[in-house]
Amino acid sequence: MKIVRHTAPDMRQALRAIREQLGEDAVILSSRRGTNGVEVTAAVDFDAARLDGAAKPAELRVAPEPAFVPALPPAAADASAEAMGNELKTLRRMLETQLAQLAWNERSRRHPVHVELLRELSEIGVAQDLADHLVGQLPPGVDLAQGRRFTVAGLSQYLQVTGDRWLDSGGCVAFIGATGVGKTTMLAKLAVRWILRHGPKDLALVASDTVRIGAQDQMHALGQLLGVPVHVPERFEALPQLLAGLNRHRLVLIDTPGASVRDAQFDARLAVLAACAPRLEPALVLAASTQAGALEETIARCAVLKPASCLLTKMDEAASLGGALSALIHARLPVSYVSDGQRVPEDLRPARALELITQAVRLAKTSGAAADEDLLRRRFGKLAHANT
Ligand SMILES: Nc1nc2c(ncn2[C@@H]2O[C@H](COP(=O)(O)OP(=O)(O)O)[C@@H](O)[C@H]2O)c(=O)[nH]1
Ligand SMILES: [Mg+2]
Repeated sequence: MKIVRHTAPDMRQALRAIREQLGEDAVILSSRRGTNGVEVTAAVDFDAARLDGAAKPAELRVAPEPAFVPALPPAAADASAEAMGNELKTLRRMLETQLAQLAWNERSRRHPVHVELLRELSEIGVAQDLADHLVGQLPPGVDLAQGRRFTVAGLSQYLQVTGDRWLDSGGCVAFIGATGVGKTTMLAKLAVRWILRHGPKDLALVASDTVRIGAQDQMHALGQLLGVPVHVPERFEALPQLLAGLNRHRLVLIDTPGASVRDAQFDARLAVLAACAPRLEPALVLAASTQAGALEETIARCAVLKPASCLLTKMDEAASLGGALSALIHARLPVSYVSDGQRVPEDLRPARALELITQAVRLAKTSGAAADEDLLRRRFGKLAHANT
């Protein structure tokens, strides 16, 4: 190993002198600024591993990297590429977090009302993109109270409802949804309400749930209690023919087998229901107490049926409503009726948008939902960053 020390007026001249003397492979061991300029110590044939325990110098090469890089064996190359890839991903994530933090801080400083509203909407459970969209629509200069009114009004505008259509003028409705969400209970409530308004004459019930033990008995008991005939298709596939024979009834309510979206029979049943169009109106029954992600999955899987509406059950059991309502807003799926208890027929009301949004806000307040500051920063900081 050969070591030289050079003093020059500036770094560029010192490096040139070292390159001329030691060649392209010289390594800088140290540099410091003195009264006469820059003093650089460099070495050639330098082996860092031999500096046992000594502070290792910054390995700054005087010349660019040599063009020839010895090839690594393939497996070693894969491993090092993967390690480098992971490191880059980590760096990228760290950088994104930093940028989100900066953007969030900037947003907090410039629009404190927006930031507070984003926090409140998150506490209600409103989806991130919807919350950001609502806040983005605010007129400039609104205070917090005005902002709250604007966002609640905005949400209730986006949430569609059908009104008391079936109980007013009838229909042919099949209740579709997972087992236990409250399909049969909902059907019973609507049947009783119809009879209270119009009498039993124009009502027909169809028990097409041939899967669940006791489902048929449940429907027959209801029919007997109400004095209304209960029709049972031989097989689920025979539903279109059965419905064709029920044309004179103003309201036909159809109980279907409960299904999970992962049920192998689910798609086949959807195809049978689709074959009953256009008379049949498929209505999704969704439990408000279900996680928004699971609701989205059910809505997506049933989209082939083009359901005109949904019914929200178990409102009384929901800890938060914003997620469910956001899912319905995203899917542009109107709500017809809501159920908030087991009592037949009392616990049923036609959906009203403002009432549902107000309920979601009240629920967030009573449950003491608190948005996680870190999550807010990552969510909305990212968006704010993307928007700038
Ligand atoms: N808490 C509550 N329970 C409900 C509601 N609707 C239905 N249930 C109950 O949920 C259970 C399943 O209802 P069911 O109508 O048989 O569900 P299905 O399998 O979809 O037909 C029953 O115990 C119902 O009493 C509701 O709005 N709130
Ligand atoms: Mg049932």
